[in-house]
Amino acid sequence: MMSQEEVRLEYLWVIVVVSMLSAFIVSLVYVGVAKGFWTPEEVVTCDVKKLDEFIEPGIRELEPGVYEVNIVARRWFFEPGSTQPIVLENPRKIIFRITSADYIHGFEIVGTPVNVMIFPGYIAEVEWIPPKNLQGEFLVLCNEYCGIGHSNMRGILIIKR
Ligand SMILES: [Cu+2]
Repeated sequence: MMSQEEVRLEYLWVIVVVSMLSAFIVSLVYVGVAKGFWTPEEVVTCDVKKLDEFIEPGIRELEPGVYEVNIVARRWFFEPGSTQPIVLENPRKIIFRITSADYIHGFEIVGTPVNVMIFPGYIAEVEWIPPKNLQGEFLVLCNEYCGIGHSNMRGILIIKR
């Protein structure tokens, strides 16, 4: 038989556990909805041996302010990104299409919600609508350990307004 005090403690712990779980769920929903952190929108397969047929590294302006940025990640650089900076003028929407030529890499634009794993054989498509006043130089990092040159695998994104 539980004493009155023990019953009270049981209820207290139920309340503690339920409120912690609620806090976790609320923070997940907040980060997803308010901050716009989503998983990659779409993943398309490609043949690593014939990459040229699937992706042409570079920037294409699909319509004014809407850019498609095609990137090939390989040990240990992004093309474009590391080979030359990715420069975008007044972007409203950026569609990144990224694949790897050799190994699992990461593509993270530091300080933005863009952060995706890059697998050979798949093209990761990520859509990003940058805030209207966002401009400057952004560091692009590989955040998946990919070998001896990993720590130097970086690129630059420049947004001009
Ligand atoms: Cu890496």
